[in-house]
Amino acid sequence: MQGDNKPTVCVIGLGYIGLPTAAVIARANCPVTGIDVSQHVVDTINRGEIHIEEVDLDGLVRGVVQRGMLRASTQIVPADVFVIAVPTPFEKDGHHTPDVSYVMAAATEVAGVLKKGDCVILESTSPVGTTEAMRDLIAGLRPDIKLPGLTSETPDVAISYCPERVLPGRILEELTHNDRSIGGITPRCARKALAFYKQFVRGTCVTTDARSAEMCKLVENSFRDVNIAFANELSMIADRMGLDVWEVIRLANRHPRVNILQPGPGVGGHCIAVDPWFIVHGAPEQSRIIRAAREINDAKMHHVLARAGELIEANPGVPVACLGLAFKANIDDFRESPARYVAASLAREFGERIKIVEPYAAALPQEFDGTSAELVDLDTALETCGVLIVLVDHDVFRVVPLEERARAVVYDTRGIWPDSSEAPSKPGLRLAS
Ligand code: SAJ
Repeated sequence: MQGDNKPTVCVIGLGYIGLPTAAVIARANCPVTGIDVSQHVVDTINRGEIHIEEVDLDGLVRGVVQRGMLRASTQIVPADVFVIAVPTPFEKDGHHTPDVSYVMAAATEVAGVLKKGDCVILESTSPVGTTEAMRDLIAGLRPDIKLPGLTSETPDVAISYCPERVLPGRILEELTHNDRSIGGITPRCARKALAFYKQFVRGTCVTTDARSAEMCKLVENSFRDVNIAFANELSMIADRMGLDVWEVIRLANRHPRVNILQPGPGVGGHCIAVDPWFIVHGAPEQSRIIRAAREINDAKMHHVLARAGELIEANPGVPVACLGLAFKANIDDFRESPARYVAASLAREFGERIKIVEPYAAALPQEFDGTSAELVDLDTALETCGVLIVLVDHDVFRVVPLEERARAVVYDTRGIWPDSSEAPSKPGLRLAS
């Protein structure tokens, strides 16, 4: 520890979670070294710049780099606290098997510089048991250090799991104000991590064991996935019955104990569409609702694609605007986005009839290469396209007045234009959602 009791910190992984976390810790006057495998990322941060988009992150990073509180490196350095925030994707086996190899690679690096008194915290979303597996890996690499839970003596280091729960677009605010669940391999480990988080978290920090904290993170995102699946299933039922799903949900939500979420073109992002599978993988036979929710939310994307295709075919020769590529409103993140999947599939099928409007994109993503789809601005789309397919509820789309879209046939998968007349494109087809 430094003289003023501020621990030195090493944050491993400088992505959407690691970089904001490193910056917030540095702002609390803990000297932080951020570690990333990418030289480009490291150089960018050391210039005081950022490689990702997030509200207010640029100013914060510039400030802490200028004050010398944050520096980046490709090489791990000794520290008092290690925070691991690396990706946990799926393996490429097609079975949604969690791939914890980046976590284990980070733990191997940490083991190389670990010393008595250090605190290791895993933040990456992980299958239950990963923190213990990480502890076992370190134990094998450093027989000179007493690890928690493996010795009846006082351990030399603390190991904990503490998931982030921040919402993209609100990361800095939520990093500071959200409550945190801190799971220690032992209660003592949790208390040590708690003392660290108290330096920069204003929300309540609750301690538990590592496995419960791991499950807690997966459960939070599965809860949301299941609830969105309910809304998406309702939207497909409403399509079948010729009902307006938005009206039905609006009415049902007037009940004091009913709060149905919003249907959309499917669930995107790197968390909600991924994390539930970590539970399914751990307990396949018991995870029936959780698995079904994943399947329903994926099916919704194909439902939207099929409906959009029918509408386009029913309006031959009419230019079509797909509104939005992002995985949700008001962000520039197009990864794992159902909107991007639907728009790119339509571009491949219908070629130059497809125009894309995405105020957060400077160019179309790679999967549009080879198609004749064109990125246009919103005004051009409203003036020239007779079919409008709303895929993302960006604010800038939401506020388009009725008179600017009244002549177009609209397929609104987000329910942002309740006043549009969604003209049936063929008898029996009513595009409710
Ligand atoms: N969506 C709907 N209908 C809704 C709400 C969301 O279709 O009513 C869709 C969105 O359009 C998007 C997807 O779901 O495609 C996910 O969006 P989101 O805003 O629900 O969540 P994320 O992925 O941005 O962030 C989630 C958050 N988890 C929960 O709300 C339980 C966040 O707090 C987590 O920190 C984050 O995952 C994470 O990193 O795990």
